Amino acid sequence: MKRFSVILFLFFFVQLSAQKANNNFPQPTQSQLQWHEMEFYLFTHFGPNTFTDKEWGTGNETEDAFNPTQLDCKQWCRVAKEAGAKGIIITAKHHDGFCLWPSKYSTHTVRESKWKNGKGDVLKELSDACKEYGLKFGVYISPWDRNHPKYGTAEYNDVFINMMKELFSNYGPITELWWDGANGEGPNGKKQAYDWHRFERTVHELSPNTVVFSDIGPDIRWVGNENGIAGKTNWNLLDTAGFSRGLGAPPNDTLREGNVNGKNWIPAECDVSIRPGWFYHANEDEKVKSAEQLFDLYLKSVGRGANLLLNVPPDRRGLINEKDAASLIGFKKLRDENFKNNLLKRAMEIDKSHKSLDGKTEIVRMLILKEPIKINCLVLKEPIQNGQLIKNVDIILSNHGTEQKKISITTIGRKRIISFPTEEVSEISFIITHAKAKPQFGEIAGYLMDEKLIEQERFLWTSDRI
Ligand code: FUL
Repeated sequence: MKRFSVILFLFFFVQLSAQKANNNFPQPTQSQLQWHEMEFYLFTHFGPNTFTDKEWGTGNETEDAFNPTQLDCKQWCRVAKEAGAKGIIITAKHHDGFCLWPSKYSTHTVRESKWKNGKGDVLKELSDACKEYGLKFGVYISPWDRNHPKYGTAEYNDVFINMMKELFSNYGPITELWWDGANGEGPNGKKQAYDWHRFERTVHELSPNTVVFSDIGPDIRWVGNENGIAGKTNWNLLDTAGFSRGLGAPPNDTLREGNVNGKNWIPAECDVSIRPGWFYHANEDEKVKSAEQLFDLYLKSVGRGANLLLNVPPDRRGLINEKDAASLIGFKKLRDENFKNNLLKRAMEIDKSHKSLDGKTEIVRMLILKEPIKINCLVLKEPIQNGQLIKNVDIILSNHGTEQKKISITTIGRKRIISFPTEEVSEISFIITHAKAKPQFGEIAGYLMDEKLIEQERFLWTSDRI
């Protein structure tokens, strides 16, 4: 018996190792996997621009400009929680160089302002509030600094490193660090040669679990636009050799779709603002995106395997404005209502995988329902801890054996939400037609969403059957 167990163990061990050896494709780190699970979180652009009505401050603004009358980071957290956001990333320092914490390495900070008589610290308030509310805390720090006198000299690299040390030592844990690619001249009219390698090394040493965002990672990439939209084809992979941050970044459509054979796991994050601008402007109060518009962005970001970083800029009081809060809560309600009832939960699943004519195994999963149902949305997942392998999937919707619709999609990734005009179906087949290695389907769900929310996407309708 004992001998038998050993043989059995060895058999499974060999099988497992064989499976691992079959797949040498890039895979996410634990921190990246945890980041993927966050799906949706808030961005808060806050600083002198909030008070001067600018988007890009010059760096010459007086520190006294920054003076929120009722700053309450717990209110930000309450709104984030109610909206189902998993964290908040704050602009600790935007291009104007003003630090929302009393940095020892600058004289352009909250300490020099009259807010709280120079004793205030927005980062402390927000990092404490995030801990209290169980939200992840992230920090945006602009390398470009239009105020710092050292900008444009080698010493500025030390300043930037020292500032990051302050952030990690006093406000951690920091889940995500955001390096903006925008870059121009400093107060002396000089440009900066950034020591990116040192910056990356420093973050890694100080906080190995922090994921670092920039145009090209190292951990998370920009999606190539500020509209909140990922590619329908979206690889979590990117080739970075020969590219740099800012103007030297890969073309925007490469950032949007990733590289099919990319060497590094660098998934896309979709940053977009709930208002036209990144900072609060009272004259944009009527231009806050509606709950429905946010839902549409969710389908085009999270629904394409990316994460959604939604900017909700606090107003001059230092509060998330009522209009933004109302849209956010409406957005949560739409997600809850439309993804409440998984119509495929009780479907019978049949594995119909078979060898195709060219000898390859075609992975086919068929779901059979007891009664025909009306459906207009499918949610597919791929177990990305093994890498992203699926290249193409055909979905056949049928009713009592008669094909109603064929939908061909490309990548799945962590999550793919596919919406289409409502159909009545009793069977759905999912066929992986192209993959890099032996792929797997994760969980499959189906919903009948409110018709008004469905973008009438154009799919590739073809008549050929399997
Ligand atoms: C851009 C910046 O220039 C904008 O002001 C904003 O911070 C956006 C998120 O990134 O590069």
